[in-house]
Amino acid sequence: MRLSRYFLPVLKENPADAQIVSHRYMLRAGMIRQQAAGIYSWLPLGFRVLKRIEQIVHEEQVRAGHIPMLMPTLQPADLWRESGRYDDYGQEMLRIKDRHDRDMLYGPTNEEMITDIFRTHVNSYKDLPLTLYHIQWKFRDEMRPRFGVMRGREFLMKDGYNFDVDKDAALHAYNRHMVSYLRTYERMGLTAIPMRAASGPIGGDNTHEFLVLAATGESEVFYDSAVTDLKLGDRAVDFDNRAEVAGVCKEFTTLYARTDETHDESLFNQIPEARRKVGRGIEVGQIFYFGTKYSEAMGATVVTADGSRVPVEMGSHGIGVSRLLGAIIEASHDDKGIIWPEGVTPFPVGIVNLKQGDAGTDAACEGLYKALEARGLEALYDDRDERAGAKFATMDLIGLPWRITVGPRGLANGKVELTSRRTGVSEEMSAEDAVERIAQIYAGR
Ligand code: 5CA
Repeated sequence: MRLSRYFLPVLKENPADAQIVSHRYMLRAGMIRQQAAGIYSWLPLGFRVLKRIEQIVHEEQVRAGHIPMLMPTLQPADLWRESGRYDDYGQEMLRIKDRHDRDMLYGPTNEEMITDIFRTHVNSYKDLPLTLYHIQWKFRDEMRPRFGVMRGREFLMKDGYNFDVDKDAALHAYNRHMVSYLRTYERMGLTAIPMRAASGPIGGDNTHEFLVLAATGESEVFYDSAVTDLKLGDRAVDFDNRAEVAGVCKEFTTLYARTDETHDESLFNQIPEARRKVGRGIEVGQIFYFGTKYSEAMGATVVTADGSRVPVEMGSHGIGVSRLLGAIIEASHDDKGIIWPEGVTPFPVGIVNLKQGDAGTDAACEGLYKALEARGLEALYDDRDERAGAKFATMDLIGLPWRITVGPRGLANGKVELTSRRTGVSEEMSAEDAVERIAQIYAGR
């Protein structure tokens, strides 16, 4: 993408109404525009990151054996009357009437609708296990929408629903989600800690929230500092192997890590004092096992191997896709701007032309741009007629992990400069070597 032809409405001033750094940088980098309290347009740069995050979520869900689909944003109220949640959900639910005076709502979550789909089409244990998920916009009329996309009213969520014949199988689905989430967050450059939590309006008594530690987080958390060292890494996990998946979950949940809702002071005090931490976290996901809460209320049953009919065992599992942008920026930035982890960056690399209009420099930049493209890497090429300082400031603000700087002085020696946004370290090398290095960094991503 050539910056001169792109739409990147960068703001020079700090927006007065943004209280936390991620909100400030998302506005300043021209990623989002607020249209009403807690409702945002996703401008091209923000949209690219959102799509990257969605893509990672999809890949990891499919890897775990879960099946993508899409349900609508608007739902009939009658489904929610069946589960009893139409009245329970209260003012967070946006209620709408259509032209026939039928009660509708903008879905805050999809347990009822997916249970309806299940009961219509599935009848036998032979069709289980089954986990369906979608990535769709949700609406919750939050009392205090704030911090930009972090607590929106309209927000993008991945929500998945497992259907199993018995509790053991459903707990395996729960564990599968836990492991797939760990890898999902790691690919985004995040350390998200599974913490024992409370279930709220979703229900059930077995639930974990995934929290990214950040001073600006809305949740108070209590944990053993050793949990922050746990990493899944590239470890291959056989998602069909119950014992193996359960074993991985155990590694990640044995150490103390709880939100304030489930915190237990006496257990906490058994951790060696130096490792006992109280902090704040951003909730980027939550998994629930709630058994037959919805299937009983809505008559979703299956015939078992011995011919009896039982309500299907369920759980639901959510990832805050749009919130993740805020969480990643809270975890990865400096005073100049965002520092995108390679996994989610809107562009893998930026090219800065130090002397736009100089034939040799322009040609070198074009050559680099095309060579990167030939390797499947779309650079953001700053080809504007701007001062070098302004170009660097824009690149630093929007946070591409790598920058290639091209100027007549370097070119005279056959060199360009490759700079890491994270470390600020620059290296001179030939354009070919720079392309090779970038290609290696992104290989397999
Ligand atoms: N049905 C279940 C799981 S599918 C559910 O709705 N879970 S949830 O309420 O925990 O939401 C899942 C994730 O969505 C949360 O962990 C959080 O990351 C994100 N989320 C929830 N509310 C908001 C909001 N107002 N703005 C942005 N993200 C949100």
